[in-house]
Amino acid sequence: MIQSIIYKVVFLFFLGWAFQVNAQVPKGYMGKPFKDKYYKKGAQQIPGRLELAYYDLGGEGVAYHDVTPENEGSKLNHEVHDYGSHWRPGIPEYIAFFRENEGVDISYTKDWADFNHPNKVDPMVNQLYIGWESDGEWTNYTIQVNKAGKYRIITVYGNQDNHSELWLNEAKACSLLLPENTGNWHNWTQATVGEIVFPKAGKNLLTLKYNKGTNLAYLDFLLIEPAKD
Ligand SMILES: [Ca+2]
Ligand SMILES: [Ca+2]
Repeated sequence: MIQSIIYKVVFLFFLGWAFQVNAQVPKGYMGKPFKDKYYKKGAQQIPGRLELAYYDLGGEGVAYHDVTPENEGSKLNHEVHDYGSHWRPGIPEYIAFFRENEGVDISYTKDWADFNHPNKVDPMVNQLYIGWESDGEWTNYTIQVNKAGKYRIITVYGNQDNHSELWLNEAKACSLLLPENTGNWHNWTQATVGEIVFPKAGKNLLTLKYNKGTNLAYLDFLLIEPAKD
């Protein structure tokens, strides 16, 4: 009898916990945190770095919207031109054809495009980024917010401001402003591009809405003002 009560209490506690950790993600959202054979960490953590190529699983219209069904970056890496191949020697297939069967257009930083000239701030080698951005595209991220509060957002980007926005649980949370036109998609710099408030810890749904104009690699979220308990 006592054992049965204990089981029930534990079960109800678990239900409460399960509800609590997913409480912020809108009901009915069918996307799931990205994972594959190499990346198994689950939802990306805030504070921390949000890798934009690790948008959710779920496909077009659920986890992302992209105006071309192909992954333009992967497509290019299959092509060989008279000036050579975009799939550079020694680059793992995993990087060159990352999520190649999905619509979001992903590429990686490479010797002849990104490191053959000075950058204000170098991105990492083989850094995945979203390119071929078109007006009205978006990507979803189920994130794990470990501390509620206000965050500064820092990014590494190439080219110019594209009027990106972040939406939190389907409501607009902030605009991003890329302060400097670097003059080229592959001239990279780093900048503070905005602030966002995550009112509640736990699983949240973050949407990056973007337009033509830039290559975007990741967003770093730095806690600047913890929420009051
Ligand atoms: Ca595409
Ligand atoms: Ca695109």
